[in-house]
Amino acid sequence: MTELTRDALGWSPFYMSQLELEELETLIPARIATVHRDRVMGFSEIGTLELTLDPGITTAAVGVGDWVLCAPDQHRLVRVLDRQTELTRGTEYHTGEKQLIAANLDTLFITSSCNNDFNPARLERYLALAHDAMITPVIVLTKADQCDDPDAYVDQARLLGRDLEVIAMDAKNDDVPALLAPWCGKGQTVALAGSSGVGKTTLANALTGGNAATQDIREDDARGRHTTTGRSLHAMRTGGWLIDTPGMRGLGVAEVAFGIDATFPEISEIAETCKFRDCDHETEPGCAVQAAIEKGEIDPDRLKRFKKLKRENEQATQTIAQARDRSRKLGKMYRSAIKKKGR
Ligand SMILES: Nc1nc2c(ncn2[C@@H]2O[C@H](COP(=O)(O)OP(=O)(O)OP(=O)(O)O)[C@@H](O)[C@H]2O)c(=O)[nH]1
Ligand SMILES: [Mg+2]
Repeated sequence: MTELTRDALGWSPFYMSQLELEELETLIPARIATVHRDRVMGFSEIGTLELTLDPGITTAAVGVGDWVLCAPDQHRLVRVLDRQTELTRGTEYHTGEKQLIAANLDTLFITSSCNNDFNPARLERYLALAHDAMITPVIVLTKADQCDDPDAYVDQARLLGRDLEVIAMDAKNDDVPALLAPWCGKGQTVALAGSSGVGKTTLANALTGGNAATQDIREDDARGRHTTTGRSLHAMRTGGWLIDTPGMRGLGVAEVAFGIDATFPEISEIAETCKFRDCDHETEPGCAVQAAIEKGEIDPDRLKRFKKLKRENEQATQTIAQARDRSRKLGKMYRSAIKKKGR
């Protein structure tokens, strides 16, 4: 197993600068590996720790990959440190909440297979979430060995961004660690995301030397069976840290306008030069985006998907704002009722 020094675990001045002097003397940092209902498990310089949470901290506030401070002798988690990056998704039915997928990632391996699972719109969703969180996306295409022309998938995926890294492979082959080495070095943190059955755990096993459960996909529709059920952090043989995640069904976008623009730079940049600020890029006069489509500079399918994602993001962002407003008002009412009672 990788040595558990802070540096090896991915510690940096960003986290160090958050420590108070007395915390330095009494508490130690740990990196969260798994989150359970009422306790969490983390890696620290003194080994693996199982921690209970101090009052006021719920497991919902702790994510895999988080840096926390803990009182090691009492096995207590005292404080969650601010995150350098935070990968979240909107919930499927826009309940006004966002869900944390993983904390403090450097890279997201967006995984898809070279088969029916390959879906540009879904890949763009992941790209928008990664770009918004300032996490480097890499598109990893698995099952190249089962496909006649993997390069056709690579070419399609490359069209989904500028300078986008796309790598096709057989996840069961020995060359996986070498192909993914640029993102898996000492102290680097990566998460695997993608639909069930694409081979995330197969890749994880190749990178960590582990043997977590994998399962055949269904013959009829190439879908997986949701074999992995929780997120967890693992040491990679190359010195980095890997988070495996269960296949995600709904992948909502919310509050990621920046990420969507960054995913479709060829559209968002040209859209700035449209005659009208609120141009819908349909039939408006002076629409620079339509002009670029005419010239073959923008793919009309990309524009459709860009608009759809933007619309969904705007609605979900609004729902979240309303839910936050409601809970603020409720909190205010509650506090003033308590005050009155105390008089
Ligand atoms: N031939 C081949 N089979 C692969 C490849 N990658 C994964 N598989 C197989 O695909 C099946 C699903 O792989 P998993 O690693 O369990 O998929 P997963 O993404 O972790 O799935 P969930 O945990 O359900 O989200 C297994 O039978 C793997 O052996 C690949 O590149 N080539
Ligand atoms: Mg899995």
